[in-house]
Amino acid sequence: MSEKRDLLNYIDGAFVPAKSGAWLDDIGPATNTPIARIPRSSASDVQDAVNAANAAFQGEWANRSRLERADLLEAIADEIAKRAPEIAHAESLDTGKPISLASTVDIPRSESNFRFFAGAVRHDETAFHGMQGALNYTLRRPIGVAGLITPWNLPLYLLSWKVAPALAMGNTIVAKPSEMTPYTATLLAEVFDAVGAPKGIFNLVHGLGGEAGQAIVEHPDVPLISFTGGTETGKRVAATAAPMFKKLSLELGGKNPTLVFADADLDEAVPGTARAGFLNQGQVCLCGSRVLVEASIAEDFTARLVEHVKAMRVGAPDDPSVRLGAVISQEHRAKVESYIALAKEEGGEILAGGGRPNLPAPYDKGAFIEPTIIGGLSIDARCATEEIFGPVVTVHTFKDEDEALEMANSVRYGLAASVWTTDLKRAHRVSAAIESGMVWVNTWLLRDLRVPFGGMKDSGVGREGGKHSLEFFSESRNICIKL
Ligand code: NAD
Ligand code: 6OD
Repeated sequence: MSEKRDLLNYIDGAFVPAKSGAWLDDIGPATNTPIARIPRSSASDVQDAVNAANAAFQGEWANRSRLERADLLEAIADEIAKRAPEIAHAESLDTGKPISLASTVDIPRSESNFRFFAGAVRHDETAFHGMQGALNYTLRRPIGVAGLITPWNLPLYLLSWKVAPALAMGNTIVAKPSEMTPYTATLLAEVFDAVGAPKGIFNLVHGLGGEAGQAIVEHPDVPLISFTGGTETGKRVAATAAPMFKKLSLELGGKNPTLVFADADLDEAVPGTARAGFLNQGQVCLCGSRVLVEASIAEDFTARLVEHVKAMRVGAPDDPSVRLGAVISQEHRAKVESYIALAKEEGGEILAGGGRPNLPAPYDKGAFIEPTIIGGLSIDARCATEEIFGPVVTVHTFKDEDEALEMANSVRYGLAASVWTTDLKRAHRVSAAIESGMVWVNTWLLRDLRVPFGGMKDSGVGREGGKHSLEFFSESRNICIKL
């Protein structure tokens, strides 16, 4: 694979540049060098993509049987599996994440997303409601052109999480990946091309959020928007889409608590808390960035967590022993570092990390930062309430379950939580009381693709996953027949 290339838009089955001829650099954050460039697309490129998607939707795609659509998704999964090493390499280059992570999580999960939704649509059922003298049955109809907008942290994983169910239900697509991580979206377009997918069912438009992204959201012929990204951007997307009565799914930010009770098995809770805090350099919306520990074990637990995290290696993404790669950009590292500086001003103590690792060239220019643990902050400090989205966790102590819940629920976000306890009754009680869309008990990020995925409060609106995705990407129609 050439490491510096033009990543083109994919519109109506053809790879094309922006009509304006403008380009944006795609920077590899581990070395801070350009690895590719992408079209800086405008509303006019989006119009072409919407035209192609609409024509494909009006054509034979929506009328293909769900079994035929499922077969296409399987073919895409097979092609991703065939090209997995190359795609994992590109994902690592583009994001700075360890290649071991891209090749064991991002790309296998992208393949699974296509296989899972092929199976889901094959086995899909709709409702029947019998009544006196009549019967009702539910039809699920595709909606039309789906606008899919995705962030930079899990590029292909999250794009495929939307593309697969959208197509499974018979829609066509205009997708815009993050301008920071466009690489694997283009490789996905190549996959569509290679398997002979019908032209126009999957269109890819690269570019900036405020230009290409905004043009998709405000386009009158895109009746459905699935957006994953930051809460502030989500507000803007909602403000544009809501008055147009678009179907809208918003998967937004998080500031997720990890609750460790005194009865937890610390041999599992310590590595589990570290994984939840620092996977993907802490750049997973589900990351447990607020660690809440019961006071009676706080000293022991924190010492063990600090020791564990200090042993996590940061460095070259292609080194298999490395646990953390680079964060997404120099600007993002500066933002994360500004929070670490703020924590010190707010009276926090840096218990681990806090600085930049010393790495040899070419990684000395990369956006690396040590996994950082901060103690001594109040629960309402900015570092403990705002989403940092980097390798930084804050540790706080609680005296009892009530206080743990009060602390867990004290932020504007409500995406995910993990609870570490060996008391089964407590596990149920606490899980029911935490204000979040998902709770893991004695684990974190253990995914079953059938379960509802999404957040409450400022973490979003709607659920994805399994039948929730199938419902979102279709319109339910009730047919009532008088007997
Ligand atoms: P972001 O909101 O800056 O960008 C996300 C996408 O939206 C990008 O493709 C961007 O180009 C596009 N965009 C920006 N402005 C737009 C506009 N006006 N109209 C349409 N599209 C626009 O987010 P990011 O920095 O790429 O990602 C990090 C954020 O995403 C974090 O807050 C993280 O928590 C969140 N996230 C949430 C989930 C989830 O499932 N809840 C998953 C991953 C990431
Ligand atoms: O696992 C998933 O399905 C999912 N949507 C994860 C999102 C992670 C956020 O960064």
